[in-house]
Amino acid sequence: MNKSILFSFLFVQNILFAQFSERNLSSEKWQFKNAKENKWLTASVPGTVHLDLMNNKIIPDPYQDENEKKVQWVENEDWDYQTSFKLSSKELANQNIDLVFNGSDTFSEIYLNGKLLQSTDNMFRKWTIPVKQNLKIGENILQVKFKSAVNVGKELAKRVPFTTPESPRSYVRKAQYQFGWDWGPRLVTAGIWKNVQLNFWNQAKFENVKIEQKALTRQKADLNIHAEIFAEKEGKYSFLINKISQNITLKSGKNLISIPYQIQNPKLWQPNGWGDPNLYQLKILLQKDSKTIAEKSERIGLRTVELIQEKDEKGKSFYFKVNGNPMYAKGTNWIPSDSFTPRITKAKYQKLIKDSKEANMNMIRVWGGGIYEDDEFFKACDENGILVWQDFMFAGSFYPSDGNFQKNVELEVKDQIEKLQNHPSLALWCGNNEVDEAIVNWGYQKQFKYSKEDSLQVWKDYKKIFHEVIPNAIKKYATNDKQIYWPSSPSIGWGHQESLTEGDSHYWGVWWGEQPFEIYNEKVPRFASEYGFQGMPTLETTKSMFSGAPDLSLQNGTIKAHEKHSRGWEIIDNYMKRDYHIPTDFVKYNYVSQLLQARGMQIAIEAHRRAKPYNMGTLYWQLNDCWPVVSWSSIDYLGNWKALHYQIKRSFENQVILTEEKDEVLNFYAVNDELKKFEDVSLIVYAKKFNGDTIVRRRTDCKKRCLDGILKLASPKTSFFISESERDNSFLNLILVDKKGNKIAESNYFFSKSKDLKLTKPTIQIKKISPTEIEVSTDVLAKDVYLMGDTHFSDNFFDLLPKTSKRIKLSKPLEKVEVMSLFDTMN
Ligand code: BMA
Repeated sequence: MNKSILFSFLFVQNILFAQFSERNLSSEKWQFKNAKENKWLTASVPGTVHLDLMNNKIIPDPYQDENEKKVQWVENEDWDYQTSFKLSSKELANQNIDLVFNGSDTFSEIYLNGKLLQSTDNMFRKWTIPVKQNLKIGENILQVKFKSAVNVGKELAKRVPFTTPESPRSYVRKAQYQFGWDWGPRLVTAGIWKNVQLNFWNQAKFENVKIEQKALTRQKADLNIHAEIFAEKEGKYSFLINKISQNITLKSGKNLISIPYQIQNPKLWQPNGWGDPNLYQLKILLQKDSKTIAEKSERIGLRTVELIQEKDEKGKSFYFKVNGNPMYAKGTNWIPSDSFTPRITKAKYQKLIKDSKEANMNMIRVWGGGIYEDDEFFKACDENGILVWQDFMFAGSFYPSDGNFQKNVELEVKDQIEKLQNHPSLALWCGNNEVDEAIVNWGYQKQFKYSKEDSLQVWKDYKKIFHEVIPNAIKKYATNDKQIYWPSSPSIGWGHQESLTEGDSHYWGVWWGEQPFEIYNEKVPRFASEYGFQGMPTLETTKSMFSGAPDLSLQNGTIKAHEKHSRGWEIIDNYMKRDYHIPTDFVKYNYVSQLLQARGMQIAIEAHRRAKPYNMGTLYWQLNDCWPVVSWSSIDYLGNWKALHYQIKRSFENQVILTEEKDEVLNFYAVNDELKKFEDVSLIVYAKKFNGDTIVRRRTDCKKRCLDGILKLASPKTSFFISESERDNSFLNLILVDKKGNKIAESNYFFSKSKDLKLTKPTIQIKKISPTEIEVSTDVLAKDVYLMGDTHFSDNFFDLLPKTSKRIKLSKPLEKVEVMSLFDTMN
């Protein structure tokens, strides 16, 4: 062999065998059919059977009209999927080929060229199947056969001698909300819901890479890079972290290596409100003879998170210390953004997280009845400084604990830790949503006539999964710095006094208990991880419920069907009656229902923030929706901000000035969540009539009294000369200023409920400043100004004070902006 032939032979061999490469099989042509039938139809991967049936016009869109009912048959059927793909000789020449299913929903059998290679039983696991021996050059057939999850679940449920609430959903490791929720349709689907790919590798591959932060000081971050490497043959390799190379020896088979790595003068990842969420890119390579054979890229953030629970005179604290400082958590609960998750775009994830950042949040809880979210969700949280409270996917039921289930859960936890643990946003792992609460407080044992043994068994199952299997798996698979575990949210049910003195709390006395919003002032927990109230979606989203011309009426069947709480309409009406005039006109009803929701949440959040540091967190229920629906969300299915989201943005400002009326005294609270404390601030309070006349102006200089972040000032109500007869036509305007007179915070306080206010008709004028900017002005107080139109307004549902104006930005130009205010609902 002459030299040049030898050289090119080696060169080709290096190209063939050196690199790791991937081939996405999702982009091949896929087909599907009902297992009982013969006709194959076009399918999409990633996808779900409902979407494929919709695309083939076999079922109507379940989000529209009353179609949800019409598609229920789908869950009882078995479905087959298949594709064929061509493999080249070059591809088959790789030493190893893995077929990777990043997600299969749920009970499926995977066949390659007619051979059964894998059975799956957990939507949340990743399946890696070595397939080199099963592949051939040319055409290969890949088939996936799904069994109805409902039918399999029913069989599994038979093994337990008692009835389980909402059986069979807890027997199947599948997104629980697919079985229907009080904000979600029942759409128990099936399908290849994540990418399928072929991974080609030679000599060695990374199974996973975990970054551990051992110590973090101002001078340096001490990291340990843990890599699990599978090597074909033993030998010497190089391991590179951002080009710094180290020699390692690998044995054949599985290897665990740990390499220290330091970052000097680290820039911290700070949560939103405290600074930038700085990120560092780590490129990790495995080389053999100077050729890269495997690589991984990780983007990390340097931060510390601790959960502080210390006994005190009232109970036990519950708060997060981030980078050494106590952080007041402001945020929300996240549910899947669609009932059909494969169609959630990256842009949708990005927008919802940006909207959360814009509303001054620093924490989101991923609720346990949904899915472990896509990487894009965590990427967005990393980039926007949002910490994630991550539930494991169990919610509001009793779960079994037989050997198979335990193993399945352990492997699910392992897969999710490997996927999520390097994200700086990840703060806490939580075992479940409301499973403890369901067992202790929801009375199922009585309802289903459990024997004493049955009840004991349920508790044993609970302990096994949430106090053993999951925490043990976290210890085994997560690095030391990513092991904060909280077994159940809430830790104690809302009916118990202890839920207010320790742990996290879901306070549902409002809504479920139908107590007035004002009860929030009394029921202040240490950390509120859920509380909420429903409001209608925006008009655009309401109209999208109809396939044809919308019939906007509360009596309309479609409108009624898009409220999934059995007493939802009634509860909204009952609360509306207390605080507002109930409009008969649909558009006005929609508007008031949103105001009502925003008002309820404002009361809750203010009560929580006034109680800082007793209370150190407030996460309202819920950020988003999975279809167009009347729900607790602040952003509707189409991404529009409801009145609540605008209110959240105001209520979650880092520095706020709040008013509390108690025993003939007005207490003013200046609350500061910034790292930098208040210095010399002054509070200016105006008492004004709705027509703009000032009754009184008071200024209080606070000097050093407010160094701890909360400033409390008390004033007898009479000092503002607000007599009983003036309560309904006057208000307070509070402005907090720094020593230079710059405004730090502003708020308005009304003495009466909205329905009792003696409003006069405002003349609201809208002036166009540019195609995307308007100026809104009024003569007398315009309460709850609602700007209408198909655009996003930078502010909306706000109070416009007498003889003032406000500039508002529009996301896109509008011909005409319509406007209404609370006065229009008072007749
Ligand atoms: C909470 C959540 C959800 C539910 C919400 C409203 O308990 O965990 O299960 O949708 O209440 O009812």
